[in-house]
Amino acid sequence: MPEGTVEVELIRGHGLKDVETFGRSDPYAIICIGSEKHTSRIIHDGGKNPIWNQSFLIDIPDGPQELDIEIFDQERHGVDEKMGSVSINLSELFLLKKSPACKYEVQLPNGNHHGELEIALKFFPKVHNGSLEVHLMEGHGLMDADIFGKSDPYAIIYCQKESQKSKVIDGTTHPLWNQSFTFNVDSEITDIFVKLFDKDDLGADDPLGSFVVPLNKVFTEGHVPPTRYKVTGPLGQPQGEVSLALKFTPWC
Ligand SMILES: [Ca+2]
Ligand SMILES: [Ca+2]
Ligand SMILES: [Ca+2]
Repeated sequence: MPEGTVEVELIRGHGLKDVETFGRSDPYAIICIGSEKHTSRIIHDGGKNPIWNQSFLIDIPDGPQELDIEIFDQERHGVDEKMGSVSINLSELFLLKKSPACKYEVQLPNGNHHGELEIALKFFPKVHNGSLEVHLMEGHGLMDADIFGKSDPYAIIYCQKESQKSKVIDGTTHPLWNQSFTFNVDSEITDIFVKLFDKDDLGADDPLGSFVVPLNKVFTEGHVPPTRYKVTGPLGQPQGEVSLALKFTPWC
């Protein structure tokens, strides 16, 4: 899942379970994504239909995709009592970037549902600025697409709208490129795409397959040691592997 900031707008509760013995509950919410935790204000005597209208900005690293909201009744004496919880899977938000206000069913500690929370969500993917170095090392067991002799493989590396082409290694399914490419990155990019071809003198070059290289690790750690990526053909069939290493240097 992408790195970025999630905006959680906690609007209000509808028909929550009032757990107060005398008077009305004093609801507040604890909002969690991964290890990030935020607490809302307490709506004193808010009862079943508390109105928060409160927004939270939560920075998330690559990884967590679940938003958990727990609602409690604040107590002057003793332990706050749980009024229920809502869990929202964020994978759709990461794709659409925005989820308008809607009601989510509240689950009670006993597993039953009681009431709803109205929540709106936004996602702001992290923009990466820097220089990405792709070190294309070698291919292993690539497809043979020549009738006489073996393939003459080369790679085209796509980074956003830019692409760069490697040299052609003649007559082998285990090409040793050992070549570096530098791309300037200035966007919400999450991966690069590599296409392989067999260079032919007559007619169009034959496609040998392609693979995707996720960039999350290089963005967090600065480099990724030589790693093998599985090459797949147009129908998803395995077509050998390519090893490459990555380095990312952010602009200050
Ligand atoms: Ca209370
Ligand atoms: Ca060929
Ligand atoms: Ca060829």
